[in-house]
Amino acid sequence: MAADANPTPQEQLDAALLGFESALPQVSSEAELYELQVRFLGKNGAVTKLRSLMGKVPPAQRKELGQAFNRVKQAIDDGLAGRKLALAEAARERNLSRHVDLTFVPDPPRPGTLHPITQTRRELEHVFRRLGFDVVDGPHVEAELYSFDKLNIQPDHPARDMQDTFFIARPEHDPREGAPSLVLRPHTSPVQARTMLRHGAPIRIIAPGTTFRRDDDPTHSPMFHQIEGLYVDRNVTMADLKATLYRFVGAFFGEGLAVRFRPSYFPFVEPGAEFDMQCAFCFDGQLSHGCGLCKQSGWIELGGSGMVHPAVLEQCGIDPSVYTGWAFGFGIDRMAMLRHGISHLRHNFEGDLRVLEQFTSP
Ligand code: FA5
Repeated sequence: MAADANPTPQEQLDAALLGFESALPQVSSEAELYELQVRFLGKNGAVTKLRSLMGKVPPAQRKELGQAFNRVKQAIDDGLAGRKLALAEAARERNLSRHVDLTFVPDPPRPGTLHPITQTRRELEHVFRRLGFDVVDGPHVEAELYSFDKLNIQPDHPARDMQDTFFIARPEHDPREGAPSLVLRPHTSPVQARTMLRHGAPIRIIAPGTTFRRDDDPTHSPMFHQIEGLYVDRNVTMADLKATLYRFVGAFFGEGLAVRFRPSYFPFVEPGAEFDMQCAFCFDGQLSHGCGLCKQSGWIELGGSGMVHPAVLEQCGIDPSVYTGWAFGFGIDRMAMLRHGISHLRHNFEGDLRVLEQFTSP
């Protein structure tokens, strides 16, 4: 038939309606329903486009075609509305038949625990507070001035290389005239200088915190923690230092452990000493016989200490002819390892829950 090759407008409308009616039952969501609506009634929809046929039929047929067009459009509108209702009803049915177990008791949320380093730092603060020390803090991004110059470490002096410091590069054309050269603080000692300059003598503080060095081996990490101690007053001596640290070791690691000084060099103290305590792991109440942790020596090194160098007191505005003082700087991570039996420094920083979950907060 000729109509097959060239369908009449009515046939085209019937075909569009048929297409809609066969697609409608496949629709299973509101989004799909909207897509179908656009496909047939949208601006470029199959039925909308057929409107242009009006201009192509003789005027006498236009009214009839217009009515046919409206009937198809109405049928599609009705189909869409009916399907929408059916979908809403189905959703309501699904909702009603949902099984809710009102007796279900969820697991209580598991509270996190404090990191072993944080626990250790807090325990250290507790011990020193009881000994009459205040706890102070300082910036991690620190001026070279406080990290070195004020601590009797002159520019270009080889002592600046004692720690592998992370220097912070200044932009080539730094617009800030006279802006300070910055480092990631390689030790907590700059807090000494800041406290002396801000408060003057007498001083009795500890400054625990994060420190950074270009170190990376099994016993050294690029980010670690130190605790600084500083005591400045009239007639302060090395004997006060030894007595304080002996008390501290007794309170923190257990009574009866011996301590010792070994002469050492730090530019900001004179005399200077490494401070060791008897290994608490292989201690039998009298002697430490040697173990893996103390490398069979029976001693554990906690860090450096000594009498504050008069040049540092002077640089920081304290008269060395009136005041003397002592200072120490110990690694907190090693103390945490000793106290909590952590075998490798790295375990402290890898964030492995299998490790961290073993440390319940006190
Ligand atoms: C100092 O940092 C001095 N400022 C300590 C000091 C303060 C001396 C006041 C005198 C008076 P030293 O570089 O030795 O000293 O570091 C002290 C301790 O920090 C070390 O004994 C060690 O326990 C710890 N430590 C140093 N580098 C690292 C590292 N990369 N990883 C872990 N712990 C470290």
